[in-house]
Amino acid sequence: MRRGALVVFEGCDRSGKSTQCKKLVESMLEKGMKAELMRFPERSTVIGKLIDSYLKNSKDVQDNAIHLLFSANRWELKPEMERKLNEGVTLVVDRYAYSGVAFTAAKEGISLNWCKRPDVGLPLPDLVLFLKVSSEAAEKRGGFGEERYEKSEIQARVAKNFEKLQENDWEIINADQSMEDVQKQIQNVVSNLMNQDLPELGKLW
Ligand code: DGP
Ligand code: NA
Ligand code: NA
Repeated sequence: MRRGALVVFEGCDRSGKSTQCKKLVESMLEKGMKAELMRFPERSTVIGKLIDSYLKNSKDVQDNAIHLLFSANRWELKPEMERKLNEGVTLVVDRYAYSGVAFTAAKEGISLNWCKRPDVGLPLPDLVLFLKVSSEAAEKRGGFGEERYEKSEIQARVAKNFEKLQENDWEIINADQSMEDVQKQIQNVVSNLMNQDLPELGKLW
């Protein structure tokens, strides 16, 4: 049986990522494909609950330590991800290790390379869709929420880190376009992927 594809969405906050993830899963299910939505952080686990209280500013955690917890949250879901992929389910994932690195490395005194290490060996995405939104368009979508990183200075540093992490095979989607246009573009890219043979699942970094 053909394995499922690992499709990861990345981008700054307010790039429309979560909406596009949901739309993609819906459209794949409508076409009779097996697809499921996942997200990181996955806030429902014990580690995820800690991350949630950190993001909501109800708990402070040392910068390196919280980075390792975000990474641990991805590792704890690895068996489930592999099982589903092997069952032929395509996983559409809202944020992954690239967010992990881009957000932590935006902090003082933590390098991109240090940030990458804990995620070495996680499943390698078959496709990374990067939703690139201009700060003007992001601002028009309404203010940021109340969570820890939702400030424009932080988002600007995160955007620069994403540029450093970007690899040749990433699909960069202009997320300033209408939701419908973004959705069409994503569907084209994903249907190309679904028509290709997938190699054995790789490992990150
Ligand atoms: P979301 O639930 O997608 O809005 O993500 C919550 C916030 O956490 C968002 O600002 C991005 C940030 N984030 C996601 N993953 C990581 C990570 O691994 N490390 C750090 N430091 N921040 C992350
Ligand atoms: Na967010
Ligand atoms: Na996260």
